[in-house]
Amino acid sequence: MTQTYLPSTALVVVDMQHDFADPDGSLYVRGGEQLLDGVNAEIAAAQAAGATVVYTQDWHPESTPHFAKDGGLWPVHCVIGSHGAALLDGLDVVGEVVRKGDGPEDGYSGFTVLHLPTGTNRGTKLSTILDENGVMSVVVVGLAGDWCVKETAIDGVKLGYDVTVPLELTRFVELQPGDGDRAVEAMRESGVTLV
Ligand code: VGL
Ligand code: ZN
Repeated sequence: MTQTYLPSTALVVVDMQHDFADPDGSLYVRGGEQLLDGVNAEIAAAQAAGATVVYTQDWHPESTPHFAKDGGLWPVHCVIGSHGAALLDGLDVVGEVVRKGDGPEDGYSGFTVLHLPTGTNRGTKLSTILDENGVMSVVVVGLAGDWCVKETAIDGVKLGYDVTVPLELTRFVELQPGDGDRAVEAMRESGVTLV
């Protein structure tokens, strides 16, 4: 069952990239490869209703304080132009792609990135795209549920959108056991609708 879409709805497809969704990807999110058909069905439903479909793409330089080797948290992933950074083969791409994280920054939310040298948040073009299309409500799907999906959904609420996350269309990194449950709780407390 897909969500109900209106012309004022946006489907935001988060980071459906090889490094996250392929079992041999460098930051594989367990079960990520199971999402493709369901996400494509969601894209088709959104498109049929005249809703906006937007994609985010994690997009990092070879060295960035986002990576553990440069002082951050993560194995090297989604390096600009690499196979791992490409959107999944078979993902139906019918809308704009918002790339994030190409500076010295953490880019968990599709709406904002945190510039690490200065500690300041910078906006991406996502909210501009949504507003140009008269979007009021947003459905967020993709990877990973405890990082980019969570931050995108919570930022969406803060920006005034009515945000829904269908839990069967995300998977969790679980860097620490319980991160998935905590992410769901944080989204719920922020006013995200979980279905
Ligand atoms: C993500 C960790 C690092 C994500 C991106 O897409 O959830 N997670 N970079
Ligand atoms: Zn990243």
